[in-house]
Amino acid sequence: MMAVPFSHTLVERLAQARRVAVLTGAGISAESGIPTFRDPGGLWQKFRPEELANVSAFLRNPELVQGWYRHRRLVALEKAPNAGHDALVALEKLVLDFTLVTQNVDDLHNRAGSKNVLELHGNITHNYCINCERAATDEALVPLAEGTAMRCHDCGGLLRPDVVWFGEMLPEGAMEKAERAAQRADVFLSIGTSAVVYPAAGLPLTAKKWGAYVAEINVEASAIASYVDEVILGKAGAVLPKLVEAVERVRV
Ligand code: BJW
Repeated sequence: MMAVPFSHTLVERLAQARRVAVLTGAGISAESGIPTFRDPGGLWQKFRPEELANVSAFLRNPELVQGWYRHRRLVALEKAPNAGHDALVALEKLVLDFTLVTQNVDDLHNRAGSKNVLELHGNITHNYCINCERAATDEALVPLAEGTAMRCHDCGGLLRPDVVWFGEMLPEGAMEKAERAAQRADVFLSIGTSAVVYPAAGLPLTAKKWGAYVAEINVEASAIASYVDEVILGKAGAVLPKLVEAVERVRV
């Protein structure tokens, strides 16, 4: 039998769990071809967050920030969910109460077919007007001329991506639901996140404090690895399908 990188305890716990909560980060979409933020070659190596991912940068240079997000939105739309996203769809079907909390803005969990998804940092495929707050139409998401900012077709206000920048509040109610899911979880999986951005990075620690079995899946140990029950080193797209298959085998 081929060796698996996770413990039998994790498989048993998942097979018996009534409530499972999962936190995902950019690493789960890496195998779909979407760059992470902090890995070598990641987005923050090429672009500094203080220049692009905050509201003052946006107000200072809306064309630049809009152009960067427009590019990333098009990349996200042309990429497809991978085996890691698909395995979480399968896991959701096995568990009575399943919550998928994601920091990702790429929409890939929704497109894979996950149902109970909490998008803590928004969704890059949506844009809205900072003035009238109406959702932007697809036609408005094309600059009228090179070097001009994209504006609302209703009121002329600047359009921004529906993502959460540093110093901004998370979508109303999302963190509260995520906290509750972490507190109630029998098993909590933290997948493909460096776990340095708060409040999301606190969720595995909350789950641990409230008694969950917490496992991390990452190609390297994250900032919270020493606090969890099990660190599984490997690519999410390789580990997750094997893990879900093992849980399915134990349940029959
Ligand atoms: C693989 C893999 C494979 C690779 N398989 N794994 C001081 C201390 C503590 C907190 C703060 C502080 N000062 C300010 C704060 C709060 C701040 C914060 O956390 N800052 C820290 C960075 C210091 N947080 C906020 O501001 C948040 N809001 C908030 O707190 O509101 C309340 C408040 C308001 C006002 C004042 C004070 C408080 C908002 C955070 C918003 C984060 N936004 C971003 C950008 C979104 C838009 C965009 O996409 O551009 O969200 S930042 C960026 O980081 C993005 C991500 O969701 C987030 C997390 O990154 P993630 O997903 O972990 O990616 P990476 O690249 O870091 O890691 C990838 C991992 O995958 C790595 O570990 C790899 O090893 C692994 N991997 N391939 C498995 N195949």
